[in-house]
Amino acid sequence: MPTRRTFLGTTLAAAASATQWTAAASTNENPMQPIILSTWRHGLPANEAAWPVLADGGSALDAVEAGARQSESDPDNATVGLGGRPDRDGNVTLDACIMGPDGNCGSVACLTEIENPISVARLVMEQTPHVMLVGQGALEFAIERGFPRRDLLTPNSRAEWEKWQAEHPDAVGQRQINVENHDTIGLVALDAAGDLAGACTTSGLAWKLPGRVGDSPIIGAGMYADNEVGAAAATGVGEAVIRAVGSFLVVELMRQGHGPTDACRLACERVVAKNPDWRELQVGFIALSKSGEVGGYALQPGFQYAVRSAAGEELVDAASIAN
Ligand code: SD4
Repeated sequence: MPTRRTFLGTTLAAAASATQWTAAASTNENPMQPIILSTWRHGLPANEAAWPVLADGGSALDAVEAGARQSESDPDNATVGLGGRPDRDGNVTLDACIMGPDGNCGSVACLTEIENPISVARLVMEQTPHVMLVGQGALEFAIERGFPRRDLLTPNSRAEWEKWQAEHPDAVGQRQINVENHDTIGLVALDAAGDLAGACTTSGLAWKLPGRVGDSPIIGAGMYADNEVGAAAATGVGEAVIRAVGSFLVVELMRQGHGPTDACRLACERVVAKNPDWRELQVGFIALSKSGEVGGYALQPGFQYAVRSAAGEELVDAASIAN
């Protein structure tokens, strides 16, 4: 199925007729490097926040962190950072991970009261011998490093949660598949030096069981970057992504020679194989190759990803397994 694109700002005219948008870097005609892509429509402002870093010759790692922070600090994004929907008990708990070109990575899970978990994850990577901190330990680490505490439950998210609670008094957690309830942001970038990095940040599934951790902070599930091959990120129902170790799978498929879109499609097929109830859930992947090719694919229609390069910005409607 051809990928429909929405061109924004500067158009990428040369690529407009292609069924899979491919940065010309792969042919060395007009290298789309640096480049960044991010999940969903809110990837557009995130990419805009990240773009100056890349355009100034900065690192992919700094760029994905800057983009993730933009989404986290946006109170209108209801499943990332500030304003994220809470768990069943009304607590906003955040998951995030980051990975750089040297293969180092950091992550936090079930972190409360900190607006920018991606930056905490980066410090876990850079200032500790560990990869992952969770819950109270992650919060204490963040406070020690000077991150301010704040109430992340906005009036809007509180009102939604109270309504949900009133309608579902006996609920034991929930997963949702519609577009409105999936706006985790995953970002992958290639910088001018040719280095790759990725980031992923979320408040997870709305109304989840307290303590639930999704795919987003799990290196290899929610995001993975291998500087020799490419980078990938996932969005959607985290349990299904974890079962397929989705982002690692996408990168390994690229290592075997598949292009980014094809790798994402094959990973979606693996998710289907591992999840008999796949028709009831959404999962989407984005991928970026070492040579600057981009792609994405999803289980269900409706998944979009945003691309930013020197040629402009673009919002791509990803193809999907179901129609
Ligand atoms: C999770 N993958 O916690 C996240 C949710 C998500 O778009 O991606 N929403 O399972």
